[in-house]
Amino acid sequence: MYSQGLINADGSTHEDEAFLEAFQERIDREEKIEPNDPMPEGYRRTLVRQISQHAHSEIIGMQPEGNWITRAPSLKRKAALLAKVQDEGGHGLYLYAAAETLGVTREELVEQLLQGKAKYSSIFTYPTLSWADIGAIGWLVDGAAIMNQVPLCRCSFGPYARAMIRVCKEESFHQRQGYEIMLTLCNGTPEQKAMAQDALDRWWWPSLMMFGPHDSESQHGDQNMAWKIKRFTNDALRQKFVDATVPQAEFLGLKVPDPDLAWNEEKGGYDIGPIDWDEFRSVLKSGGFCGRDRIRNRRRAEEDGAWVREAAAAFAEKQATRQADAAAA
Ligand code: FAQ
Repeated sequence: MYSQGLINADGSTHEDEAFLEAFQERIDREEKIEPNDPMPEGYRRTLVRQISQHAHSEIIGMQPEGNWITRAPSLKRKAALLAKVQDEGGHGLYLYAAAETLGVTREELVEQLLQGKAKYSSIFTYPTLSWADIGAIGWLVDGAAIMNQVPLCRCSFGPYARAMIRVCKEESFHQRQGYEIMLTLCNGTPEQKAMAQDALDRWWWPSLMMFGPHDSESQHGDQNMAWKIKRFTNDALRQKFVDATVPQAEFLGLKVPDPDLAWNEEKGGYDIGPIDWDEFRSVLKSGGFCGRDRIRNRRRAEEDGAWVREAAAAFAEKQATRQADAAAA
């Protein structure tokens, strides 16, 4: 385990005021915290929680879109979707690697997910019912992810911040391919445009929920901001997303499914109607419509892939033995 200088053998910590103040000063000076630096146990735990939830979201997030790879309407669309889903898998791997620098193993984190003990983003419990959903996910879900992740490139924890730089570049491409699918559908037949509207109707509110509860309800928000893990609050990011996305919906000729949506001149942003937090809580509690399938599929992939991991480990062992023999000869 790394960064454990302040943790006793029984797991308790002895972080005195002077240490906590000095740590906060480093954060305030915008110094990056690296894995071997001393850090408060709460900071380490918060990062493991957030980075692992983020990694799980990327990996589980491969499923709703993966569902459409065999049904993409053309070779070009299929190739782009395949590449996007692979990118999400890559993001999960960078993130697990960043979490591992904090003294947990990927196996432990995956096990928490498979046992239903770890969260992943609420958005990935919703089903993808039509091809237009693939457009809506790229446009809205990747759009929301970028809004949330660009500030994470300045997160105080170095490995997470550096992983985010690469992830954001790829998410930006994903958002464009999603919007381009929506644009094509909206310039197509009335049926295609209706499919695009239906997808927006179903994905709009869940996309707003991705940013998490209102600031007044956010348990970790204040501490996360003080440690400069988060740079903007949940509500501030949600507002930025709405302000950027409503004009894009207008350009598509689609209607955002919110009768209370109105431009507020004074604040220079849109007001929105109430978010259905009962739905959000229910998704978190019971896994929503697809939660059970998502975990079952993930568990099956883990089991089906066991022989690959075993073969890779055996190969690495063989290589190491050969190298050791060669060095000894
Ligand atoms: N879903 O106190 P806060 C993607 C939980 S990646 C589920 O405000 P915090 C790419 C939260 O964990 C999408 N749970 O928490 C892609 C906490 O529970 P806990 C994932 C949620 O950490 C695109 C509790 O509620 N992105 O989409 C959600 O300060 C397309 C109280 O919340 C990230 O993970 C939710 N939506 O703020 C892939 C970004 N919201 O842990 C495939 C990094 C909140 O105490 C296809 N994460 N909760 O049991 C973050 O920025 C933050 O963790 C927030 C939550 C903003 C998600």
